[in-house]
Amino acid sequence: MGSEESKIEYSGTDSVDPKVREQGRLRAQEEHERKMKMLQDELERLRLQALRDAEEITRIEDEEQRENLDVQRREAERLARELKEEEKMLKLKETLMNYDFQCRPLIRKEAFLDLQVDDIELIRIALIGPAGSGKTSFIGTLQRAIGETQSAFEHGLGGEGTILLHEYYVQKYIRMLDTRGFFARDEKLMDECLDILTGRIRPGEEIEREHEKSENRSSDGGQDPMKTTKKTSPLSKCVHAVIFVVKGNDRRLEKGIYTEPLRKIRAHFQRNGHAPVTVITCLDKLKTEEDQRHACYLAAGVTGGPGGSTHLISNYTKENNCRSLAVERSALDILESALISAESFIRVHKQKEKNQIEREIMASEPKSGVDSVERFFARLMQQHHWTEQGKVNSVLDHLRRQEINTVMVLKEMWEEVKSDLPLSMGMKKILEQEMVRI
Ligand SMILES: Nc1nc2c(ncn2[C@@H]2O[C@H](COP(=O)(O)OP(=O)(O)OP(=O)(O)O)[C@@H](O)[C@H]2O)c(=O)[nH]1
Ligand SMILES: [Mg+2]
Repeated sequence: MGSEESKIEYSGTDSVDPKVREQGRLRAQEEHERKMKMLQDELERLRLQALRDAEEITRIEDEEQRENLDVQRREAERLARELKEEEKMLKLKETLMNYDFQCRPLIRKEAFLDLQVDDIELIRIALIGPAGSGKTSFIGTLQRAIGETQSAFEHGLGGEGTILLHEYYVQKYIRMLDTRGFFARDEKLMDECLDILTGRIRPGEEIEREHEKSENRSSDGGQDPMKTTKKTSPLSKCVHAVIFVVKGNDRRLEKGIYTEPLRKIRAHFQRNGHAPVTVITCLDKLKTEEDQRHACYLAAGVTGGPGGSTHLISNYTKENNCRSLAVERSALDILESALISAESFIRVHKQKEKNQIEREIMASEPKSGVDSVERFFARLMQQHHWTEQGKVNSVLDHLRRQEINTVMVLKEMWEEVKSDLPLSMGMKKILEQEMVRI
């Protein structure tokens, strides 16, 4: 891939008619509810059976009969444990099927209370990893696990010299970005990954990789690797979480060959508040627990970072596509981790943005009567460490409705409006003291 003529092309697969998609979603939801009901009925039946068996055992005197019943009881307990696991998995599936960052984030909703996050409609999760590590297979596996029609299939991408950034539908509010894999020691592709993460490569854009063109023509040593227009995108267009995908039986993992190409990405993560999620595919090829532990250790060394998590999975593939509870549970666990990582990232960024705006207000505005009420309140919140943003927002709403836009007008109208403002006595006192100085 490194020396081919190349373009980056971002494409989406969300061409399905929304009505058809909604019908599919409702069908999946009904199917899910039916399964959940069956499972819960069966668990209840086992619970009653266990009670009856326990009573029976105390009554039976014959030793052999008692032993038989005991074997039966242990078998029923094993079945109940399996069903409870399935129930947990179905509950997680339901949470993720109905996930909506705006209404039902996974981390506490209050964490976003003082932050403006209305612009984040979709959560975008990018998959990054070596060529052939199972990125596309994982997306297909996840689509099946969450009850969506599978549109991602192994070996799906990577046309001649074109770096495709492919967007897959997972759920109404979740998209997966599938990147074509990189090869070891391919540092320039890391720059490309950073452009994908920061949203500098956007839907519909097609970007020529100047560094590869110039490499083919001359030997300028790649001094100016990405002569593309680089602009930072709003957070709503950025990637909110990244999943690193590596193959558990990849020999290059053992040799530490990916460490260097991933170094930049990890540094970017640390600076920007991403908690990396690592997925190790080909669990089916890791025969012993020791092999699995070793793969986790190696992968975490290459891709891990503070707060990150590591998961193992056997993807659905052409050869192995029989439905499996364990596979789907892993895929859903991975999605859950990635969503939590995305939400934390959004929170950190929005908080930074807010702090920056407040600092700018403090630095730029002289205290004067023509100050807008918004800036006046922002300054007071900062100076007096007010935390009740909700109260201040309703005060500002109220003032806007009364057409009170500057501090001078507020000062003049104060006696008339003060009783209508939802502020504590202490806050009102501070306001009065501040207005006296103007
Ligand atoms: N046994 C096994 N094979 C897997 C697993 N995941 C993926 N594969 C196989 O690995 C090969 C590569 O899988 P892809 O999903 O196309 O990998 P990719 O990372 O998307 O590859 P690129 O797009 O080329 O970077 C395919 O032959 C898959 O069938 C897994 O968990 N177990
Ligand atoms: Mg692929």
